[in-house]
Parts: sequence; structure tokens; C-alpha cells
Amino acid sequence: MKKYLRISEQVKNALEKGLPVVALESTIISHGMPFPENIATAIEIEKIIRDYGVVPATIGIIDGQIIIGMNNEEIEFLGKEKNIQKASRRDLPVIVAKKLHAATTVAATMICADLAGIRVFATGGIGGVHRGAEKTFDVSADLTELATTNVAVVCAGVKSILDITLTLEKLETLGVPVLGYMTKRFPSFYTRDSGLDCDYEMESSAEIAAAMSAKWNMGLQGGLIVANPIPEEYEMDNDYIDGIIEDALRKADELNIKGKNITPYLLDKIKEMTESKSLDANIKLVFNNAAVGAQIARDYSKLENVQDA
Ligand code: PSU
Ligand code: MN
Repeated sequence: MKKYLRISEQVKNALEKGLPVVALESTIISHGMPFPENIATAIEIEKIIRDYGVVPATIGIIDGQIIIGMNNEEIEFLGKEKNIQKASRRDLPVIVAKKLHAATTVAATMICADLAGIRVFATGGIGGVHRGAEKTFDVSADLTELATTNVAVVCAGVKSILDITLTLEKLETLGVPVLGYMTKRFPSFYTRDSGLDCDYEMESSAEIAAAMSAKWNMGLQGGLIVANPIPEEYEMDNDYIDGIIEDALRKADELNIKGKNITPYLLDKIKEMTESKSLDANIKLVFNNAAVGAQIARDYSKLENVQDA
């Protein structure tokens, strides 16, 4: 599989020296946010990570080549072009074979990060168990990826477009620790509290790095979720956003939107109905996750290097 990867010089150099790297996904660029905010956000996220002395590695696929550490031109391409596929685990082989362009989901980004040896990944929200999954069977491949691939994913929880209770149950079954970053409450993306608990409250990035180390040194396969709530000043009103999400779900149902198109459709609809307030919140929480991801990557690389010595 390594032959399908192109790792940027900067990322390669950092990995060889054991310096901290944070992986970033591209579905958020191509399908999660509108142009041009998508590109500006993706570039700013990288800057935030660099400000911590950490190397960002945005991951995506151009002409069937998996790129670990896209440059700004490549990020712009994925943010502007119309014919960008959304690649999860099942899509990777075909996209590579057909030499297509694709943005990677959380699942696909985890796979690529793992292949490159990157252990920390920051994003906005992960996929999960959709509402009505007992009928549609719509459960994101992100969850099964978290069960098997050794990457810690920093996110702001999951949106209530999903069934949050079932998502957490599924993660428990799959053996994925859900760690609240300085909170016990599991966040729901636009708001800080879903009404449900994380498995554990973690007091610092160093404590999270220690849990990553312990998990993988014990040979326990799979990822960890670091749930980092949106900063208080950017949080949306719970009843307001819940009402909008209900309306958007009804619209999607009327239009019979399904499968991989449902999340992008809902994000766009929610943005329209909130007059972009949801997008502002989305951008702010991703910045916050980038900062926490960078600190975890720093602590994790310190820990690993000490253990090696
Ligand atoms: N949640 C968001 N924004 C996103 C996604 C989720 O707030 O862009 C994307 C992520 O890439 C995630 C994917 O991995 O949607 C999940 O898609 P699906 O449910 O089709 O697996
Ligand atoms: Mn799905």
C-alpha cells in the first residue's frame, strides 16, 4: 500500500525524526464546507498546528495518488473542483485504480495516517449511527475504522443529525475509548453538552497521550476519540440548532437523500437555514480541535521518544 502514498518532504522529515505531526482530513474541505471558506479554513488549521511547532499533514487523493501533506495548491484543488469523490474505506481501492480525485473521510484519513505512521488526527465531527439506523442500517464506516486503526481522533463530538446515544453504545461495543478533553460531558458539535457522558474526563493533553501509549503498548488495536467541546463563546443555542436539524432531516427524508450524500446535504441545509451561523461555529470548533490535536501530538512524541531511549 505504501507505493500508493506520496508523503511530503516536511512530513517525511518530521516522522523520521520522531517530531509531532497531526493528520487532517479533506472531506471537510470538499463536502463539509462551502467554497471559499473551506480553503481558507483548511489553510488556517495548518497554521494553528504550525504555531505549536507541529507539522500538519492534510490528506487527500489526486489522480489516484494518496497525498500525505498536501500543499496549498492541492488543498485549493480539492476545495474548488466539482468532481471530487468522497472516499471512505470501501472507496479507496477503486479511486486509486481509476486514478480519480477524492477527499478522504475520517475512516479513510485514519487508514492513510496509520500507513504513514501518524498517530494524531484532528477534525470537526466524526460519522456515527444515523437516526433511524434500525431501518436504514446507516452506520458510518468511521466507527468500525476506530475499532481497528491506531489513530487518536480529536473531534467536537457528533451532531444530533446522528443518534448520539446509539453512536456511543456502538463505540463501547467496538472498544473505542471516548475521552472528554477537560470535560465529562460528550459534546454535540454545535453545543458543548449532548446530555450524555464521555467514558472518562481527561485533565490534559499529556494524560491523553499517556492513554494512547498505554493502549497501543498493550497491543490493543484501534483508535481513541478525544471529544473536545466547542469553545463557550462560539456555542450555539441548543433548542435553536435542534429545531433546524429536525427541519433539515425532514427535508432530506422528503427528497429521499441517502448513503454518503446525507451528511453533506444536511450540513449545507443547516448552513442555509442558520444563515451561515452553523458554518461559523463549525470553523471555530475545528480550529479548537487543531490546537488540542497539536498539543496531544507533542506530548505523545515526547512520551514515545523517552520510551525508545
Ligand atoms: N461531520 C461533519 N463534517 C463532515 C463530516 C462529518 O461535521 O465533513 C464528514 C467526515 O469526513 C466523516 C464523514 O468521516 O462525513 C462521514 O460520512 P459517512 O456518514 O458517509 O460515513
Ligand atoms: Mn452512511
